[in-house]
Amino acid sequence: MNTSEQLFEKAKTLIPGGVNSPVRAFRAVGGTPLFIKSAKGPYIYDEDGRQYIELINSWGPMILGHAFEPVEKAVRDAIQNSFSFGAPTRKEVEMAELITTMVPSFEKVRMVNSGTEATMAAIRVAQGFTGRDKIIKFEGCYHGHGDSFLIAAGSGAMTMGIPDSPGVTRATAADTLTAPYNDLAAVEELFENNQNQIAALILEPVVGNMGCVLPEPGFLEGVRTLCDTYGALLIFDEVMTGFRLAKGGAQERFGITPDLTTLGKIIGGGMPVGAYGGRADIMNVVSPVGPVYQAGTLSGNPIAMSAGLAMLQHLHEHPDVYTRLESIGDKLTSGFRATLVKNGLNFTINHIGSMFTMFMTDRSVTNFSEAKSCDLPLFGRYFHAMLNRGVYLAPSQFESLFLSTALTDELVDQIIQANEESLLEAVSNG
Ligand code: KE4
Repeated sequence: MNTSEQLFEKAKTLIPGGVNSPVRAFRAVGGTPLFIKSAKGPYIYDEDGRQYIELINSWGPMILGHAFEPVEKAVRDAIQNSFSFGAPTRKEVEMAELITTMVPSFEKVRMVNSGTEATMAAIRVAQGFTGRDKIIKFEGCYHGHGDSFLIAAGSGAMTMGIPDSPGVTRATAADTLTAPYNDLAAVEELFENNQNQIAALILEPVVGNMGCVLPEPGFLEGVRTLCDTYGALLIFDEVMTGFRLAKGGAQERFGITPDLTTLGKIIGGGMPVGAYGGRADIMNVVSPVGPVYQAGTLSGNPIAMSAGLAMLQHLHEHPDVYTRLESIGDKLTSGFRATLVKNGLNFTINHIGSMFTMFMTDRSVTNFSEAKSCDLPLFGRYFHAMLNRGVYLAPSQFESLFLSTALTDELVDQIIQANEESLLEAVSNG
């Protein structure tokens, strides 16, 4: 057995499934997950010293590549002052000021420790602010593992074939209404049939968690209008898209202003950080100003704030990062599309900026049921063929890939070549 296999056998005796987050277990693609020892720039290195070009980037955070020096330096400097105080710090004020500058819909913001905490808090705030109990989410969207969201959830839940998790009570599930993504008529029907009961509609403005799925023209405008019409709050879950699709996230790119937004991933520069915020009149219901309680021992942790500040400050001061990411995404997906045409393969590629997914189906993928039409065994063969060629993809068809500025043109060409060889191998072995 190689080192990853040895570690995995031991891990499975101590940790459920041997992993601390299900999607990492390779259950959807088979085989043994790589145990990663280190990473630098566009590369990760497993415990056996093998190098891979990285297209997960920790599920989004490492947008500038691994071990980005300004972030590393910020953390080295911060740890000289100890790690955690459980008291307010200067860096939290600087972080709040930077977030509210970069994402104008944020009049006030609260730091937490994960995307899940952010979305759980945002829903509670919406329910507290409106006095209403129900929420609308979309099939295939994933908003973390909070009970309200494990209904028709995407990402790892979808990968495990358990979009509705046991342990979520019937009472909780009853307050979560679902609709197909991109289906405004279904949303309107939910609002009509639940008058004055819906506190908020939450969505991924660009979905990453059923694979990359884009909003159809008019969809985001439509949910904004429906929320206004029926008195519900619009929550953009930008844990993935925030600071990735534009400096101000998807809401900047699409020109839609949500009432609340949740953030994660990039905001921490690789450290555990989440945030939620938006309109001040809404956020002022949050304790200790208002009655809606939310708290956290390590919220605003100074080490995490240092990493996040360094990351966001770089993105804020170097908007050319986004031009570079657009160029890398265009080059890579153009190469993938050319390969499909050249080899008479009719798979669907959804792409925006530095997010994309190649779906193993010839159908368009605009929602959960269309995503589920993919040939998953074929994806599994393709995934391993790419891994054997030194390219590390998300171990699930139902995940977006994430590009970083560390990808050079030469590496993009290398990925395109590996993709063609892997596709032909996977298709021929079917
Ligand atoms: P975390 O609690 O994992 O920090 O964030 C939850 C979350 C919330 N909202 C969106 C849009 C998200 O994508 C996520 C988490 N994303 C997954 C990737 N599909 C994290 C990977 C994992 O679960 O291990």
